[in-house]
Amino acid sequence: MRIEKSGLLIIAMFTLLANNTAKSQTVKYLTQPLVSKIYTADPSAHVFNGKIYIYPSHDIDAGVPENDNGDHFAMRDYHIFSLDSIGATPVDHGVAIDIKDIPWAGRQLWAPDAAYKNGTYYLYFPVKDKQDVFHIGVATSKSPAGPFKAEKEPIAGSYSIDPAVFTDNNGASYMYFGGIWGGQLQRWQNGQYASDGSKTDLHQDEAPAISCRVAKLSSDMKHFEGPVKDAVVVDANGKPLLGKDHDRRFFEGSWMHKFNGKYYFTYSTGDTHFLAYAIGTSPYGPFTYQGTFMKPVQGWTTHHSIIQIKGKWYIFYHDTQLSGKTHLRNVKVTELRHNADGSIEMIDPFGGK
Ligand code: FUB
Repeated sequence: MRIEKSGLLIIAMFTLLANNTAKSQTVKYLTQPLVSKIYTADPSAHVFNGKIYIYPSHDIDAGVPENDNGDHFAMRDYHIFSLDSIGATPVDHGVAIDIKDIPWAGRQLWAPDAAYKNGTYYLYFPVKDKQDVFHIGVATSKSPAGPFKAEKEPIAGSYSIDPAVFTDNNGASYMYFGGIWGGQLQRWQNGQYASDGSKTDLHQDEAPAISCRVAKLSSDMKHFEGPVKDAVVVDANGKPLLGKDHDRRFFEGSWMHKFNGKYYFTYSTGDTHFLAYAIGTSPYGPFTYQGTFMKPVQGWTTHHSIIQIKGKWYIFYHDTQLSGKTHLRNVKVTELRHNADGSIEMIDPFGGK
């Protein structure tokens, strides 16, 4: 009996090993992880002083069980990385800010972004406050690599997650923010938070989908100037996409880049795992849905940023190649191409373009 059992165990282990080896041999990734010493995700990339800086989440295994609210994404600090050029090895600049140094923070430091103005670098970060409600904070530094010092309070009027700051040619900066489900955006109506999620949680298949938010930043980059608006994504007939349209509607992880004078609003469709894009003529939108431009990556979440350097465009994104675990991700980069008609060429994270 004993011999039979251990024989079975050996066969099972051998089969598992063979399966894993076969899997790693058959999965063909488009690109390899940029960082492997720590887990990194949600890469917001920027070019500052001719160098590429990546502002990612720092994924850790905090031992928190996985759930629909994303409690297992229990990150506690940020590391910033710089690269002299695409293809170079990223330099880890160490801890840029720790959750314990953010006076109002409770838990879960999620996807950050950064900006520069008048000699100061700004780090924008979502974190739950002590009442477990996400808001967006700001921290400053004289160096793009930090360390950053946080303001005492979150940005007034900010909520939810995934800040992405875009600076237009005239110097005006706008923050796009928000994410549904665990990002709590569905709980915010008319600027008020409903702690009873059952009242607001996504019961709106036939209603317009919840929109990402956009707000102009004040000249000190620490406040919203003017109202928080909806960055509405509409279909070809100008009608807002509906809540039930999970293949196309906004979920989280927005970004803005300008190409040929048009505003390209890009975002994750979350539970359908696409990166989609919509184009507008104003930073506030509306943005007309165009299609998807990246197929699902390995892992549940998909989150990106887009930069231009030396005449080429690049997309930074993440997957779970190194760990195989949803909450332990690794950042990657590949070229992004605009076609002559303004559309974006499809990217397949498993090989082809
Ligand atoms: O990293 C935590 C969350 O996962 C981000 O805020 C989302 O965009 C998703 O990538």
